[in-house]
Amino acid sequence: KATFDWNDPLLLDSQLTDDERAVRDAARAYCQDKLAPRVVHAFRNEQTDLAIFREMGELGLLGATIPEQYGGAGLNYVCYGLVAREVERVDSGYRSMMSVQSSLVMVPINEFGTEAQKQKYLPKLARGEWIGCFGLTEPDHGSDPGSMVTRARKVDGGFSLSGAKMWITNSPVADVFVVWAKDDEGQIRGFILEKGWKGLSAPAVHGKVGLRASITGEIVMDNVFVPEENAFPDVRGLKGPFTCLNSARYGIAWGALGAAEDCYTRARQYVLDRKQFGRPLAANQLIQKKLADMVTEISLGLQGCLQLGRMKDAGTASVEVTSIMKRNSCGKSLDIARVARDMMGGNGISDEFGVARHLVNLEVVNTYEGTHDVHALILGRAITGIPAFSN
Ligand code: TGC
Ligand code: FAD
Repeated sequence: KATFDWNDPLLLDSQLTDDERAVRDAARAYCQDKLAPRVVHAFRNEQTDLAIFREMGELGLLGATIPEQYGGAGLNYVCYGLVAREVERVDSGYRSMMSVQSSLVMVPINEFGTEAQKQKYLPKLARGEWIGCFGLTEPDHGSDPGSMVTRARKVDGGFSLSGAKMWITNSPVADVFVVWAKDDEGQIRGFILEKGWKGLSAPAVHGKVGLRASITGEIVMDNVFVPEENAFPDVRGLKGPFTCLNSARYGIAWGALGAAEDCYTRARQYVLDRKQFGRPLAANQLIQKKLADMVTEISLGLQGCLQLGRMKDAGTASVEVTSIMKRNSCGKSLDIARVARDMMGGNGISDEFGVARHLVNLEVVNTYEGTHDVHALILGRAITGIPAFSN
């Protein structure tokens, strides 16, 4: 008789190839051995440990899907998702550091960059020698990036960039800035800027209540000269940044469920160990229902992520399927983190028990890369043919 595995009821593990399992296991070992012991200190002190980029680079966790000729690991999308799940099982901030570098910096350089740009930037980014950031959001234009006001004026030999980007992961510690701006024709174009260029600064944003292990900042550009060779030559319009987002949103779909799995596992152990009214909390029907709801959403969500990964690898994934999975994983994981926090009572409030940290992190994850409601509107447009967010 088949037995129920509370940790993997739909036998996700058995649906992976040997290579995919090996990548997952290597990522899990690193995350549990090296990242987990650091996270409480990092979160409490708002401290981003830059050594993590190098460590991830050594393991091939940066630019997992980028071809090996440019220093990437040349893995499939399922592997990339499995890695994101393991990293975010520890902390969404660590997954943020990794996915910005991989999906939002290395993917556009690989997809839209010249050969010279790929040769110059990708290997160092893959090794974690250089840190990258991605500037799309502006103080007054978040869900609607098409209305951005950052400008790239044509000047002799290149462009002059002016404007400000807000809420940019990694920006205060970045060496490489992928920035999106409108040219003289009003077309959105992508540019690669480097730390230290005249007129470029990236002050940190402090006081975040979530994602505190990952540094966030602004990108301020005051007539920054960008040579022609640092512009992406051909891509125009929102297709450029959205192509990167397709990859990053997919990673988040897996990652958020990794955080939810950690909440579920911790809550399960807690209610088995803790006694009230003379018996384990786990003996109560109300508690068991909460665990049943958690494992249902996690295992269904993971199946969806795996199918999306297979579709991406086969080239059959519409962008809207990524919206389904990003939205579902974030919303469900946030609910799971909140319930896990509740099940752990007062202890659940302490950062040492992990679930409150996941909860506040997931508030951010539910907002960035397209909010929960914006993804509903992307789906609503695809279902009805009517865009609800514009005229
Ligand atoms: P819309 O008319 O939908 O599209 C304009 C052009 O873009 C193309 N396009 C896509 N291309 C590739 N992939 C996608 N997913 C695409 N979605 C759209 C589209 O075909 C069109 O091309 P063309 O050639 O016809 O011009 O544009 P819209 O302005 O109406 O879009 C509205 C909306 C809501 C869909 C969009 O603006 C949106 O997704 N807003 C959310 C913004 C967002 O996600 N920002 C993320 C910032 S980065 C970030 O948060 C990083 S956090 C990372 C971390 O720390 O982990
Ligand atoms: P708004 O767009 O002002 O939305 C506010 C509320 O209004 C939301 O609930 C939204 O769902 C709702 N709303 C908006 N439009 C509609 C509509 N038409 N109909 C109904 N409801 C609507 N950006 C980057 O470019 N790079 C990064 O690296 C990056 N990292 C981030 C890191 C952190 C920690 C955070 C918090 C954000 C980051 N972001 C980054 C920005 C992020 O992508 C935006 O915050 C997000 O896209 C939402 O934009 P906004 O904050 O301007 O909110």
